[in-house]
Amino acid sequence: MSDLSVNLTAPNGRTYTQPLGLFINNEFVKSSSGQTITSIDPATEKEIASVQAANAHDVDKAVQAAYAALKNPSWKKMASSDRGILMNRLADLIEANKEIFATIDAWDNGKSYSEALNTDLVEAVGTIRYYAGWCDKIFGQTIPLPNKLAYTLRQPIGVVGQIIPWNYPLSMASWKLGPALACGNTVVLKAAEQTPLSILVLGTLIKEAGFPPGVVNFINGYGKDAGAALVQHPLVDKVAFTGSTATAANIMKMAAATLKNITLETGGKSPLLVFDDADLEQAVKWSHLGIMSNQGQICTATSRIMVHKNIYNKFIERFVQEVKNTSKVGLQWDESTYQGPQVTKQQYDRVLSYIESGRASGATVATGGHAITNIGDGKGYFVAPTVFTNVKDDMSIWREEIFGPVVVVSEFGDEEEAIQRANNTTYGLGAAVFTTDLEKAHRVASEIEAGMVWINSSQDCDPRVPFGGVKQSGIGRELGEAGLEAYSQIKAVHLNMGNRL
Ligand code: TXE
Repeated sequence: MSDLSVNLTAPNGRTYTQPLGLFINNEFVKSSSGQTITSIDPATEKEIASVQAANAHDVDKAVQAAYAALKNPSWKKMASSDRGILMNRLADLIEANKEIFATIDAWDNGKSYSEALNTDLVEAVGTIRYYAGWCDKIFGQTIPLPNKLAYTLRQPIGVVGQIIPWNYPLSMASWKLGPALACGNTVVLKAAEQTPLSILVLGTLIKEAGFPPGVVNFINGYGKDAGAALVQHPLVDKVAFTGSTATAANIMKMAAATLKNITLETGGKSPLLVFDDADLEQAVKWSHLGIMSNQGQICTATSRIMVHKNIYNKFIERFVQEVKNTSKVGLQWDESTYQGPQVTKQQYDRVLSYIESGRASGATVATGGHAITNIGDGKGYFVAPTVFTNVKDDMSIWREEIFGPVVVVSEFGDEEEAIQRANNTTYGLGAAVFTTDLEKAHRVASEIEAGMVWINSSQDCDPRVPFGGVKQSGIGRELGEAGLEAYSQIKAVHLNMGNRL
């Protein structure tokens, strides 16, 4: 044991070795300033571990490592199918360690262990495997011309800086790494300061899988220091970011200085429309999952529910009952827990202040509306799942992303009104439509301003399907074949076939 790792025993009894350094060139190293970030269990407010935090100097080291790896034949000339083998090996290693990763993300983030294991880990492994399969299937086109031949090569963009949030630590990392590595880029990935732990364990597996040094580098650090330095580094060719809209705008500004390629995935206030011909039981269940899973900390959360006036009262009654029956709030480790604590005190305060603002502006609390202070030892950032009714479209709880277990429900008169009000937002990430009318389902799906629409469902997500937003919910797409476009660039080659002057 050095001062760059520590043996930990999690509250569920699982023991493991937690690396604490910055993962650069396949080694864990100290930060140059000695600055650290302390991870807190949001259920108990107790410290878990302190990891090294990067400053601009450390970011430079990581980027230089990624730049050298990009030029190194061990990566640059590696057969694409061998890249696929490495990525499959990584997926196997993550899968073999899935209980450890689920333990860390539950501990660090507050999500339930079973959700981490059965959702986040399945997604992380699936995403890396999906992109492993693409490695040797990424190529250009031939374009026949008179007396000439043109063809295109699909080449990596270069060194990619990736910045991820705290709501799905390991699976967000897999979304970013999968397409970047499949396309042959090298990576410096910064985890969110709220959840710094799992990424470091992933570092040990990157090395074990056999990736050449410098291909994947993981750093922890604060956004304004490490994040900003990464975005501004002249050797970084692309920035991929998931987080708040405000930070995304800031990143765009910084990236403009050297005209970096960017992909941004930000927040949302996604609508869920329930028409009067919907299967009500299904609509209620998905409406609940769409906002209350992951403590409501989901960028695509269907946080604005709009219900046709003919079924509004029936829906509210059943929906509130569903929230009361299903959203059991508790410690991450209890089998029966549906909802754990919010990730940090800051997020907890933010969610509670939105609840206060809802009340103050005259909305009705149909259930919840308060903190919960009697779980475990009475500490932690627990918020009662909250449903607001009597909400007006100009209230901040209707317009702004709350990012917690708080939902607003309103009624509409007809399809035209529903679409107009659903689209009356600066965001455009997801949207859900509940109806048994096939034509209406497709019509509404086509009219809604969103990057993703779920028909009779909410939150479906699969590595094969593109993910991303319109309007202020983002730029570019992740996952699916679209994810490859985000991480490769086209070079056109013109070959003269005898057109002599
Ligand atoms: O986000 P930030 P925060 C939304 C959600 C939440 C709010 C604030 O509404 O309540 O954002 O969360 C890094 N240069 N989402 O403050 O600041 C930071 O270190 C470069 C939605 O956590 O955007 C972290 O790694 N990087 C969202 C990442 O950006 C910077 C998920 C996200 O932090 C930086 C999270 C800078 N100047 C929050 N400043 C989603 N789309 O799922 C910060 N960072």
